[in-house]
Amino acid sequence: MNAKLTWVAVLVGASLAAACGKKEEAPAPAPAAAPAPAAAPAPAAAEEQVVKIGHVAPVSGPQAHYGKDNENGVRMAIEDLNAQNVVIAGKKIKFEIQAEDDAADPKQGTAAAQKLCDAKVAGVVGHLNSGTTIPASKVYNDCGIPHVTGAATNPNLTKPGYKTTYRIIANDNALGAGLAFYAADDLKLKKVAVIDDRTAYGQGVAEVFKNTAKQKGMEVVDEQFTTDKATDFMAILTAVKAKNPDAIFFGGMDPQGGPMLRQMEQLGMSNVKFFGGDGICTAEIAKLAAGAKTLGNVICAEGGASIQKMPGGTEWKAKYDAKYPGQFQVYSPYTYDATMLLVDAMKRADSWDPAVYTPKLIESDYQGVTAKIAFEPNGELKNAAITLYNYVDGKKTPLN
Ligand code: ABU
Repeated sequence: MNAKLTWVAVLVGASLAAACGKKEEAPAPAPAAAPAPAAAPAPAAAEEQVVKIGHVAPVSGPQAHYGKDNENGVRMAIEDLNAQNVVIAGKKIKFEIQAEDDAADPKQGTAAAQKLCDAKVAGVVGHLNSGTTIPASKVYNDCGIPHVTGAATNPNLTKPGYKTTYRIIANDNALGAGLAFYAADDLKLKKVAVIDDRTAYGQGVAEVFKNTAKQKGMEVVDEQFTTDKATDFMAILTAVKAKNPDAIFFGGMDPQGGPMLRQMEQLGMSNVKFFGGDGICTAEIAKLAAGAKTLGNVICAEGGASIQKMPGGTEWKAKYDAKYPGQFQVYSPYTYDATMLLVDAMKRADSWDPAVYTPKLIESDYQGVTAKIAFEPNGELKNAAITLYNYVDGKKTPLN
């Protein structure tokens, strides 16, 4: 990876009620000590307080593997927090997750957000999809609950300027541009076809790639569209093949990316590079490609450093794999950090009331597993980096 890519990522990143759970009964008093008149009384146990953290992602449907990975990250953070015996405002806090499924559907996303508002969770981690997170962000803003996403990457998320919206991963301006720079400068590709799934994420990241590729002198020889439900791409791939591109950029997720790679192989497109953003940069795409050699043509971009280069990433991943074998995809380190970040702000405010602690989020200076987390005024991560990957012997492998 050359220095230019890092530069692009940083530049784009730079431009770019006592709401809580029910109060539980105080724990039973400590058993009486053996008679010893001189002994001091047992210290009073801190009153325990349940604080709920919401999580929303698809845990049903074709994108359930991403959602489960994200939810696992929040569950792991909550276990770690509860082991730390966090005390806020003099109370020992017991964190609990309220996990909701939005099935990657914008309407279900806003319904889940309203449910979490009504449940008076203290904060939310999510959502996964830009198409659900963007409309849900207004619901959270209206009810005054902060949400932190470590997965939704469409830049429009932070445009309304809500004080309740935060993103701790590079956005699509960085991902799309970084890939276009790599295609033009490193691989010297000339002709590219662009396909997207018409979702907020897929369309957005494809647009950034396309515009940057054109600025870099590449020719966009074809544009085709699909959906995030489709599995048959033979017609659009046949049309693309006729234009003889060096590469396809696909804006979408792995339930489409995997079968697309299989069908490219069936159509004899084995020499065509396959670019995509973080939506295809998963462990799962290797399974979904079902042995297609075209998996070796994939170059994908993901926000942040590779897990090996994250501070404490290797140790964290080993712990994750022991708890959730075979479930790691992309974003669980980010949902872990998002949970920790919310609680860090609560501690600094000495309150779990969103009205009190939300203003502390923008002042965050938190060393997470993924990175040092601090925010631009609009809630975007400062100094957001990206990493490019390819697949070597079926295994996702960092290029830089
Ligand atoms: N960032 C890719 C997957 C999630 C999304 O932005 O829709």
